[in-house]
Amino acid sequence: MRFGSLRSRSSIHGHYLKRKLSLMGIGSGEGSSLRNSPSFQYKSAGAGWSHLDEDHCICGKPNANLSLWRFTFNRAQSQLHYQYVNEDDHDDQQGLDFPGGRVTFTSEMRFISESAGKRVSCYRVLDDDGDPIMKSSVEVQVTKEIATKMYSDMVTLQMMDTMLYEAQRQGRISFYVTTMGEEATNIASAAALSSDDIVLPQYREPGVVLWRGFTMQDFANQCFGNKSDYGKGRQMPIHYGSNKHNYFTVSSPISTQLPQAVGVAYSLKMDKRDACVVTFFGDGGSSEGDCHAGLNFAAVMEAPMIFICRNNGWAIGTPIQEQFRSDGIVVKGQAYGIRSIRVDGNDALAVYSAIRQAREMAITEQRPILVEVLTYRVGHHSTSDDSTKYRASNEIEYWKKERSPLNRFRKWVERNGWWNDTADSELRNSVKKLLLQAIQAAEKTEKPPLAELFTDVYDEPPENLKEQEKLLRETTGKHPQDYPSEVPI
Ligand SMILES: Cc1ncc(C[n+]2csc(CCOP(=O)(O)OP(=O)(O)O)c2C)c(N)n1
Ligand SMILES: [Mg+2]
Repeated sequence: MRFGSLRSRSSIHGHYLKRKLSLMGIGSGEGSSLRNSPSFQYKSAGAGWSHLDEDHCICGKPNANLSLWRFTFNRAQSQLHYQYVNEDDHDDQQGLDFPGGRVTFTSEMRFISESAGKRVSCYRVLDDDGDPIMKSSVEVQVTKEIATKMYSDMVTLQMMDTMLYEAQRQGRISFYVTTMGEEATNIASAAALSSDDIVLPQYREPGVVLWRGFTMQDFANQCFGNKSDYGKGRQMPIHYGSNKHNYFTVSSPISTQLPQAVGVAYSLKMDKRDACVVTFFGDGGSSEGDCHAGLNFAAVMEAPMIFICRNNGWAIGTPIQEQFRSDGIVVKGQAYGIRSIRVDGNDALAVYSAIRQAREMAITEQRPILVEVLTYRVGHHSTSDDSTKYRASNEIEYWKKERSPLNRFRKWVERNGWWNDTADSELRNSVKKLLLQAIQAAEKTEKPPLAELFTDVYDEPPENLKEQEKLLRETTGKHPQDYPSEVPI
């Protein structure tokens, strides 16, 4: 397991502070000769640098006689061939002391390639048949207790998805989202964390709160929006949240959780807590501005946190080939100064060990870590979607059968002598019973009273909310047939 490394931020910061008043210097004061070179004349003639005033310096040591130039751009200049720019340019072994470290010069105009050529490798521990890869750089230690709980929770999550999905199809709940195909990403990451770590989810990570003890009844109450739902029926199904389990409530607008997570992580840092923040997002979420703001903010603030990107191939009907041209998400870490790793999201042991290591680094080194897990969304995006309209059925089947995270992990657990067919059917029978009971009970439980729509935001409701409640009551009174009869007024 290798995380991409980066320079220490504190030295960069210190360097920047020392130099910020003196502005930037080129080499050791050779600025004027550079300004006379054809290359610089090209720039100063308007192609790239514009003259600002006489009291600043960009070259060498601070020098009041030199001038500050700002890079500008126009279309005609951009059409100049690069050869003109470099004509007569001499090799310059000197460097530029720039905030963040010394930058060497080159007379060769080389654009950094848009791709590294070779894609970033994906860390895994188990091969496709559930056998440990002997060459693995880390010995992953998982106890029987943790391993069997991991497997049991993966099965439970899959069974819960099947039954609640059906409940939606039968019209008993309004909406549902499955996590099928991503069970290892959910459960193994949760297993690697401590319950003090604070989770800010996207929405396809219910396995994390399941691992922490959210019961089948808790899940069902939320999906049915009854009065036992912690969110008091005010959110769509699958928008789980639990103070008890340090699990922030899911919110629909994607990636808003990322900058918020940095703020939460910074509060842990200020309190010197032995915990980190973990936030999840999808490949689609990675295109949101909030994702980039969050990554940059976390790097600069040295926030103790883990960004887990579930790259599952699709954002509703948008495939990743249309989402970004980079090698996924992992490569973005380095651009922001964040240590990062790519992991096989269908290998529970790889996810477990990478997240454990990431957690250790996030807390002891007080820094963010980015983990990209490669996985696949086996189900439709949600019950409002039919993914066979935009992707091939054999693609879905391949991931469902050949790359199933449950099958692979079960083989490993079974080979250790920790699991067998009897244990498997006992587990499935008891989960089925629990789920049926939970769904029936949730359905029978009263809905939250109408008044709850207006509580829990303000201590004292403002006038406009009072006005809205009054209007709602008048309207439901006048047109009772248009409002759900089961909501207590
Ligand atoms: C800001 C915002 N834009 C668009 C949407 C609509 N939307 C909901 S889920 C989704 C796709 C997200 O895909 P991804 O992040 O890859 O997560 P996945 O569903 O694959 O788990 C979109 C576009 C939204 N909820 N919020
Ligand atoms: Mg996705």
